[in-house]
This record gives sequence, structure tokens and C-alpha cells, in this order.
Amino acid sequence: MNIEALGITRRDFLKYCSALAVYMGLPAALGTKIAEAAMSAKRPSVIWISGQECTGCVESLLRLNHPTLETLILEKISLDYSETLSTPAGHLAEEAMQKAIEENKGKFLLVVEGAVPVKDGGIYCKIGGKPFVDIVKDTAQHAAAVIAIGSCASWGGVASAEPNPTGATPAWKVLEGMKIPVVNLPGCPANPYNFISTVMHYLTFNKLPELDGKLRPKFAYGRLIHENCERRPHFDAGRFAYAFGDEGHRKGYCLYQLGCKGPETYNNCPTQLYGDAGSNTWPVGTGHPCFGCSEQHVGFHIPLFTQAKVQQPTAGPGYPAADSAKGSPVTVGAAAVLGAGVGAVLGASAVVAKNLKKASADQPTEKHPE
Ligand code: FSX
Ligand code: SF4
Ligand code: F3S
Repeated sequence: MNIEALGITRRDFLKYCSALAVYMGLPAALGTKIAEAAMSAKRPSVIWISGQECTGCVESLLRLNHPTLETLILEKISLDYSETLSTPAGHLAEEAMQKAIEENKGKFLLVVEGAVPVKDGGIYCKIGGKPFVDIVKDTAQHAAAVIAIGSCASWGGVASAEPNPTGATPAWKVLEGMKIPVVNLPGCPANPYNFISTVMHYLTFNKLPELDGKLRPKFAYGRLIHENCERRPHFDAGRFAYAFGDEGHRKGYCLYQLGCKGPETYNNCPTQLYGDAGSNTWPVGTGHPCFGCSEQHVGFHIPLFTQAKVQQPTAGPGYPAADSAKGSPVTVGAAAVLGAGVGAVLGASAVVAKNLKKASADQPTEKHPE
């Protein structure tokens, strides 16, 4: 691949790949390996299928920041089938998909976008007359790995909101027992960088990145939004917005009282941002509470303005999590060293609870939105 011909210097490309490595929690030096993999002749086949969804995940992938660099990576992937992006339609598209499966059996990455309706034999989403649930199973059995992109494919998403009339089901559940590796990239839409990084990890190391208990890459979903939020100092100090446009809201205070689900949602939105249109380009940054779109049983299940459960007392932004439930296990020795810190954090959580109470008492005239 001739990157210079695309107007990209080798240096810029290496810098970009090193940034991807760091983003995935790998040493920056591995950027060279990622660059080598990206420039090798290998072109992993990707088949992208869509069920119950809004196409937001493809759309956001098409709006990446460094168009030339990302195009290059995407060109590196052979996107052999995508209903949204393919030129053929109808029977020709079906044939293109079958051809892509045949030619890449056992080697392609299957991207599933959207939930899989399973009620009544899966009749609520059919493509070419075939229920999507059958398409997912039939295609996945020939894939090397499955990437469930977006909250719909990861958890059921918007289509699974109660009473879930179509039986919208996540991809991993439909594929249970098939012994096919599945990675979930939740988010409505999923952050395209989380997708690109996962694909590049696979391309470079021939395996999926390290996953958590909910099949999410740890590099992207290892921390609560609340841990990295720029409004966190306001939360800790008990300064809240109580209504859109009130003084606290105008001053950029914490949105917890407006129903922000950052304290119970895992994703890298505050650090990775969206669309790279500048700083603050993420829900809380724009002044709206996090809806918990990325979290199982939160977004589309808990009402927008219902207050979140503060999941775990953690240190402020920039500090390692005191609770080891997420992240690497703590050794006995390390636990001893951490002891004082944990005590401080427990103390801090008591302060937070006090601040939440005090803030409410301080604002008797502001009505919480229902
Ligand atoms: Fe769902 Fe994505 Fe939301 Fe939309 O894939 S995660 S509705 S942004 O398109 O599937
Ligand atoms: Fe940020 Fe929401 Fe946490 Fe407040 S509650 S600090 S706005 S994530
Ligand atoms: Fe979604 Fe909340 Fe991030 S609404 S985009 S998980 S800040």
C-alpha cells in the first residue's frame, strides 16, 4: 500500500498507529506493529449485516475525523458486504453476500448491527424473505469472530425497550453455544474509534482485544463515565443543575440531579468524544445528562430523568479506581498499600452523599423534572 500516494506521510501514519496503540492500552511502540499490519498485503474480509437498528453506527463510522487515515484503514479491510454501503441491491446484494461468505469461509469478521428479533420465528425483521435471526446464525458459523456493533446488537437497544414486542435479542445470546468469539461494542451509536481499534487489534494480533465480563473491550469500557467526566469536581462538591437553563446548568454544574447515568454507565465518551468536532462533543459536554445509551439495562430501560445509582465510590478523575471489580485484580501487597486510599474514598463517598442531601436542601424552590 502506498500511503504517500494518498498524501499521508509515513511519519503521520506511524503517529496515528501509535495513538491507536495507546488508545487500546498498549505500549505506543506497538504502533509500529499496527502500522506494519495495516500496510501488509493481508486484507481481512468484513461482512456487515444489519437488523433492527437506525444505521447510526454506519453513519458515525463514515464521519470519522481523519478521513484519509480512516479511509485507509477501512480500505485495508475488505468490506465485502454491507447493505448500507454496497452498490448492488435486491437479489444481486444477496448473491454478493453469499459470494463473500464462500470466498472467506472461516476467516471473515462478521459485524452485526442491530438487535435480532426472535419472537414468532423472527418474522419482525426479514431480509430477502429470510428472518434476520437465521441470517445471523448462518453467517456467524462461517466467521472467525463476531463484532456486535452498537447497543442494539450488544443488548437489544431501543427495540428491546419494554414491552419488547418483537423479542429483540442481543447477538451474543442468539449465538450462545456456537463457540464463536463475540465482542460487544455498545453505544447508540457505538464510538467508531472503538470499532476501528478493535478491528486493528484483530488485524495486528490475530485475536480480539481483552474483554470484560460483558464481552466489551476493556480498553474502551473499563471505566465509568462518571470517573472521567469533566463535571466530576462539581459532583464531588455538591454543585448541581436542577433544571435545564437554571443557574447551575448555565454554569456547567453536574447533571446528576437531572438524571445523568454516568455513575452507572461504562464507556469512554468523556475521553474519546464523538465526531471530533472540538471539545465537549459528547452528551454531558453539550449540557445533556448521559442517557446510559451504552449500558445494559440502563439506556432504553430506565427513564431519562430518573436518578442513577452511584455504583461505586471511586477517586476523582485522573486517579486509578479504588474498587478492583473493574480492572486488574489487586494483590495482597497492593491491597495493603491501597488500604489508606480506599479509606479515603469511602470517606469521600460519605461526603458525596452528604453533598447530595445538602444540595437538595439548598435548592428548595427548584423542582426536579419528572
Ligand atoms: Fe442501534 Fe446502531 Fe443506536 Fe442506531 O447500530 S445502537 S439504534 S445508533 O444504528 O444499532
Ligand atoms: Fe458527570 Fe454525570 Fe457524573 Fe455529573 S453525574 S459528574 S454530569 S457523569
Ligand atoms: Fe451514551 Fe452516555 Fe456516552 S448517553 S454516548 S453513554 S455519555
